[in-house]
This record gives sequence, structure tokens and C-alpha cells, in this order.
Amino acid sequence: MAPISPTPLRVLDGSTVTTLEDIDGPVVIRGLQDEWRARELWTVDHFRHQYGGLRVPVREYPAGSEYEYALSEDGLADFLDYWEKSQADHSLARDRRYLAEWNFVRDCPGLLDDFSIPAIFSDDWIDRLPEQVRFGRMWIFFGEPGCSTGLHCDTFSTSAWLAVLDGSKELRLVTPEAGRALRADDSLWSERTHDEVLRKSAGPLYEVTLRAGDTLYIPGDWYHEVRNPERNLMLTANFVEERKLLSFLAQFETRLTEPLSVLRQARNAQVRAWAGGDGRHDELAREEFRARQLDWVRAMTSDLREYERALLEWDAPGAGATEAPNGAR
Ligand SMILES: O=C(O)CCC(=O)C(=O)O
Ligand SMILES: [Fe+2]
Repeated sequence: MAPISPTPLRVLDGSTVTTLEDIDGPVVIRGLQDEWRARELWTVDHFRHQYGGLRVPVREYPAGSEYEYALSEDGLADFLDYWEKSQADHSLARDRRYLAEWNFVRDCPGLLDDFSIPAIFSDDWIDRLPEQVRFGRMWIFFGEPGCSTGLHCDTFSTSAWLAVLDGSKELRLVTPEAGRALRADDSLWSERTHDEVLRKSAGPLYEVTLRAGDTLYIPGDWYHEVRNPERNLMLTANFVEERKLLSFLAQFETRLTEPLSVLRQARNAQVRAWAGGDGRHDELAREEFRARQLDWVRAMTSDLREYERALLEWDAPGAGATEAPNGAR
């Protein structure tokens, strides 16, 4: 078989791009970060001094594993100490740590003053959702060599922009059609995947190395895999484009209504227990409901902490007591 020869991504000049509507695949856009003071300000020392005490999510990659990790948490200063001192080589022989998907907006909204969302990405339909169901979708990554993010497409058909501020990142990408033919353990860097799946599938295998100043646009439903050839700093966000709105809503609605149906069942069970006249609460349904809700909430995004708190309060003594037995359905 011929060796894999990926197609390089197109590179556009930011000043020539006014809308995403004419762009139907991933592209690198240069010049979108020119006005950001984050480019100079966001040094390791700045994060350490301003936000060192914060707890941040850290992926722990055990020796030998490029893709599998355990999700953990650490103080930002401790992580940065590790990050600066680590060997930053590609060896998988040791444990490695990757600060990924830090939803900084919640903990340090001041960082939002250090950059502006590029105008072409700023029309985000999530902004139009009711406040209670909006979710965090902007992240900072401190990349570490040898720690990769496996093949995926971003949730709910969201599109993404990925702005590399320092160091470099490598990505391979395939079309939504090609991506749907892939299997869970496939890799866009694997010759086996290439021979068995990609050669027969729709569209090329794209490849790009992003360097400081590059911003990558990934349209919703495009599959991608990410490597960190060296240490890097990336700001990234997901957003919902108008052309993906129906697909987004179909998936998001399901995620919202699933727990609501559990809620309704639990509530109905409780109301039935009251209506039974013995005055006892249905503890089992309440526990099960709470456990399933919390699993769901945690799985979805840590940004739903408010919702989690509301659910815990729902279970507080007296909650629900306003529901009269005759409210049973
Ligand atoms: O940079 C990474 O490791 C992953 C970026 C990405 O694709 C994502 O956050 O969805
Ligand atoms: Fe992604």
C-alpha cells in the first residue's frame, strides 16, 4: 500500500474572511489574534501569579498511553510547575499530564478582557438559548508532548475555533461522512485505519500543524484527532452556526429532556406514594433519581454546577412538599 499522504489544509488571511457561510471545510485563518493582548500577557508567570490558587482539570496519562487518561484536578500553580519542568519530549515511557478543557470563564472571567472572539465566530446560537440551559464552551489548554486527544467530533454538532498562542499543535481531520465510517479504536495516524477505512471513504484526510498566531476553524460534525508535538498554549471555543442549528437542537433537546423524564417519573412516583395515604416518601425513587441526574449532569459539563446545586436543593427537606396529593397524575 502507498504511504499515507494527507492533504494540507487551506490557509486564509483573516482580513479577507467576512463570513463562514462560504467556507465548507476546515481552514486555518491567520491574523485573527493580532489585537489580542493575551499573546504577550498569557505567560506561565502571569497565570501562576494571577490564578495559581485555582483548581483546574488535569488529564493524567499513564506511561505507555498516548490517548487514555484519567481525569484529575490540580492547583494551577502546581500544574504549571510540572509543565515547565517536564522534559517535553515525545517519550511515552513516563507519566504525563495535560491541562485540557479548563473552563476558565466561570473561575476567572477577567481573562475574557485579554482577547476578543473573532467576529466571524461570534454569531453563536447558544447565546439565544434560555439562560438556564446555556453551557460553558470556551477552554484553555496547556499542551504536553505525548498527550493526544483521540478521534472525535465535537458534541451536539458544534463548530469550533482553536487559537494557538504559543508552541504548536498537529491535527488530522476527515469529513463527517468519512468520520461516520470510522470505528471507536481507529486513529487518523494509523496505517490500518487508512487502509481499511479511509481509502474507501469520502473526501481526503486533512492535516495541519498550527503555530502561534494560527486559528483553526472546524465546522460541526468534522472528525479530528489532536497531537501536541511540543508544549503549547491554546484558547478554543465551541459555537453553534445557523446551518447546524437543527442538528444541534435535536441532540441538545434529547440531553435536556432525558433527565426531565426521569424527574417526571420520580415526581410522579412520589406523588403516588403520598396519594397512597401512608404519608411516607418514596426514598428509592428519590435516590435513584438523584443519582441518575447527577451522573448526567457531571457527564455533560462541569459548567452545570448551578444545576447540580439546584437538584441537591430539590432533595432538601421540605422540597416538593407543596405538591398536594391531589396533584397526582
Ligand atoms: O487540543 C486538544 O487536545 C483537543 C482539542 C479539541 O479537539 C477539542 O477540545 O474538542
Ligand atoms: Fe474537538
